[in-house]
Amino acid sequence: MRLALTLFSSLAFLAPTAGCGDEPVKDNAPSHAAAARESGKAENFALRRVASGLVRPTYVGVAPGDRDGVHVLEQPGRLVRVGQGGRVKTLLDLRGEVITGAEQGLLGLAFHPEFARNRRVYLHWTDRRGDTRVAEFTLDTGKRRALLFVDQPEENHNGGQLAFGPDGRLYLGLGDGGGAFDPHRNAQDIDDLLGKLISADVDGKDEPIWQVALYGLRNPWRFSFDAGLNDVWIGDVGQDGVEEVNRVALEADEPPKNLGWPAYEGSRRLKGKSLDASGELVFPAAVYTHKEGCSITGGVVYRGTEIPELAGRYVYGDFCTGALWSLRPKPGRGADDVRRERARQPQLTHIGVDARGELLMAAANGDIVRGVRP
Ligand SMILES: [Ca+2]
Repeated sequence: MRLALTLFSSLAFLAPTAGCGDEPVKDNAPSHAAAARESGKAENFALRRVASGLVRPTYVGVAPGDRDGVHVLEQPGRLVRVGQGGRVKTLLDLRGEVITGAEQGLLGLAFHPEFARNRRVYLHWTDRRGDTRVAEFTLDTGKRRALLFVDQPEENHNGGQLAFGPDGRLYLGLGDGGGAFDPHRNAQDIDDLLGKLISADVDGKDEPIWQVALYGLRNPWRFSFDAGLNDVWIGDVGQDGVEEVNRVALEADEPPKNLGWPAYEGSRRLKGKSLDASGELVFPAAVYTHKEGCSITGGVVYRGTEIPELAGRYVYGDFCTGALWSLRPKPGRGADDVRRERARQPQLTHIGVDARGELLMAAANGDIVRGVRP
């Protein structure tokens, strides 16, 4: 059964459901292939800076139909377009409504698939009270439609990414509500939007209804769809030891799948954390430890043409060390051939693509860079 929650639900007030106590439940974890780990080095791409001086950018991408500029989110609350010659134009300014913290601010942007015609964008931010907001804006007119409010119990783990799926629905990644080891027990609570990938149809006549698409997430800062394979790739930021790359096949007729947190960090069972067994348990496709980084920035499967060596490989990195990796999706599920790339991008916050599928990256130091052949 899929869960429907109307917008503006103040989810912190929902009563706890049965099965969320301290007693570990039998989880019937299926045997699973070990997550892939770094198996060597590579120099499949290099990075070239295309803009600098932005204010803590959290997103870079291109608008459908826009051939010569990139759009950037600045964490304190501006949506800007960087055009030819580096000229910056402010398109929306929410600085008066946004709070900025380590994990708070203007965090996510999605263009409507028909943006070239309707000029609609979707933004995700942390409001002045520290709670989550999503709204639709029509550029030029400034018209706004509120789509989601979620009460946030802590400052950290707010998720971030917004994206349209291959099914035309708007998806949002939300963290577990914060603290350490999910103290509010949200991620395995199927009746709560925190610790989930959620989606809504924003094109209907009625108010959008958000549904849980995946659960058991800690802090899915960045995710992306590989529409060719109907997969979603999620970088789930780890607790004390393990950063996860998750690859999940989207199957609308299946119950939401379970990414494990906080019953599992990586593939390790954490004591005393119960598991909602309603959905198939999905273990990470790849992991790295805190010897190599401390906060994963999930990326994209490269479908561009400029860098043939990267064709079909998933590119991701780490915010803390600037390390970048690429890996090969295995047929069906999982991954192998994890390569540490020679290129590094300190303070990496976002990996996106331009209209041709070429790599774009944003960094909190103010840089926007492009992936090129080495
Ligand atoms: Ca997990």
